[in-house]
Amino acid sequence: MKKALITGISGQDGSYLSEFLLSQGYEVHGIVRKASSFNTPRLSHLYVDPHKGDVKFLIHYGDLAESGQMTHLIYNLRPDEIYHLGAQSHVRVSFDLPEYTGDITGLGTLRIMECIRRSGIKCKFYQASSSEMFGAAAAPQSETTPFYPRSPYAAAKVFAYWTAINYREAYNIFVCNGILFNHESPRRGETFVSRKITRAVASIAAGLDQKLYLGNLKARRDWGFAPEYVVCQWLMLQQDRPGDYVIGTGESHTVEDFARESFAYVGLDWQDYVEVDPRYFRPTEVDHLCADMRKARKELNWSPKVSFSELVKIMMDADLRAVGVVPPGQGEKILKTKDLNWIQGSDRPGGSDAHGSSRSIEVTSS
Ligand code: NAP
Ligand code: G4F
Repeated sequence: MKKALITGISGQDGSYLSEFLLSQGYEVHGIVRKASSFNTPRLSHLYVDPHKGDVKFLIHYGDLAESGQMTHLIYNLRPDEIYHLGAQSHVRVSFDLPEYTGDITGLGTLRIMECIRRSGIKCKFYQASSSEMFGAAAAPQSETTPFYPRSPYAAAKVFAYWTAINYREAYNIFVCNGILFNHESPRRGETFVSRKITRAVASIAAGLDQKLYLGNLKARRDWGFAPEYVVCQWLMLQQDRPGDYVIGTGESHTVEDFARESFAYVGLDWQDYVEVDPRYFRPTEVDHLCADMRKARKELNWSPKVSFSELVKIMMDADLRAVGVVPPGQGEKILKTKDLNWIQGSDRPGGSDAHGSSRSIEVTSS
């Protein structure tokens, strides 16, 4: 049985990747930070009490700022594959916390690469690189587009990208960079713009709110559906040779488009509710990201199945349910047609929340 170790397992991608790997028969280990409050809501449906028998999903405390525990875990677990998803991942926040972001998002990767090298363990490594690294480079962007980072977050990711490549070349470690464009889902963090919009629209539709304040409405992003993207993370590590891949849809839309589609789904006009608040502007913006993913299409035989408007409907249905409004249901129907039956959370195709998502996870080892 293959063993995987995931950093950032409590995040959007970490939770979906766990479910996908479990469906493929993996034993899945993950690293979570110690917090004084509940920080594993995306994972609690996967938790099985170790006293109840054969457990395939195990959580360990760790922090990307601390290499000792990481070395201990890698050496003792001896994973076949490491998916390094942990990061301070919010671009706007990185302008307020540049040093912290450089430490966790940039140096965090170096710390893990060094753990792998020093432990001598033969394992494959996935680095969660980002389309933000392209920054001001003209769209569409591919694996050969030069980087032009526009935030401390993007600069830290560029450092991590090249660190990963250096360890591949210097020490012959099987390392892949997935250069993923924005991917969203009902599990997306609530302060990223897609989820901020769908939650606000749901609240407004429920009569709980009146306005949505946003920043730059003209920025264009290539938005895809997160569960499809974690499958690509796995696919990269299943190739004969390591490589770096751009993953996106090849279509871009503005923040305004996202708001328009979301409001229209519940029969509202976005212009009646959205106001611009310059506090959400960034000191330097990334204007236009759009993937040229021909390499992934050819070598990984992958292409996205969920379109932009389908993504909006999937997220809207989930957020409407969350505030107690019966959704139009188009998104839920779409999900059932997409061959994603490995999703296990409350957003699984055709599912309802049968898992008690407020249950705390007991960490397996210290
Ligand atoms: P996310 O939801 O923000 O998850 C980030 C994860 O990193 C969380 O589990 C978080 O733990 C963990 N983390 C943060 N600081 C840490 C630390 N000091 N030590 C250990 N863990 C720490 O991000 P995501 O959307 O799943 O994205 C996964 C990865 O892909 C990230 O590296 C992100 O930068 C990158 N990426 C994302 C996208 C996208 O559109 N989603 C696109 C390209 C690249 P807590 O839960 O405790 O905060
Ligand atoms: O949703 P966002 O915060 O995502 P951003 O900055 O593109 O970063 C995300 O995608 C990257 C991949 O390209 C990841 F690497 C990164 O970890 C993260 O997952 O903002 C998208 C756009 C930006 O142009 C922002 O200026 O939306 C614009 N925006 C407009 N109003 C807003 C808002 N963004 C946020 N978060 N909040 C607003 O009110």
